[in-house]
Amino acid sequence: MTTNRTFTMIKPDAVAEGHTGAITKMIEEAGFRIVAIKKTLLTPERAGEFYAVHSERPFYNDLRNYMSSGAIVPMILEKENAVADFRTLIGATNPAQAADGTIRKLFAKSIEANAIHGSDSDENAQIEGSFFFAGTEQY
Ligand code: DGI
Repeated sequence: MTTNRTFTMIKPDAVAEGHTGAITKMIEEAGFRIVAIKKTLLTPERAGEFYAVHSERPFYNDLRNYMSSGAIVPMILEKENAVADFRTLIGATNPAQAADGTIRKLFAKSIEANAIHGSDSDENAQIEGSFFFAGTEQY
């Protein structure tokens, strides 16, 4: 396995409820190195751009509104097998189906307000990381 990167963001519900520290701690304790991190706010337009792949889905408008409803904490993470291992750490999209001990099982409230994002491929990790961070913000 090679060391590579994934992208994540802690979503508005989890940030607003004060879970940023607990979630970041779980991420670091699972062996991920934080390469970039900040707290920021998406406009509905930027949220729509981030989730453009879902633009034809019935939940797209709700997702755009939710993702711009409060501050988020995006991060670039590094670890061996980062994308797959991080998807395991966060658990299933629907928290009702998320495994015990996963971030979504612990902190997600619904399939939409599901606490955290994780890239689904190396290619998307690169695209999504660049959406939030310049090269000079990645260490
Ligand atoms: O990669 P994931 O975040 O696990 O899941 P995804 O890429 O299929 O969907 C992106 C986000 O869209 C997901 O985190 C929450 C939202 N979403 C996905 N499926 C549904 C949904 N929101 C609603 N309201 N209903 C859905 O069926």
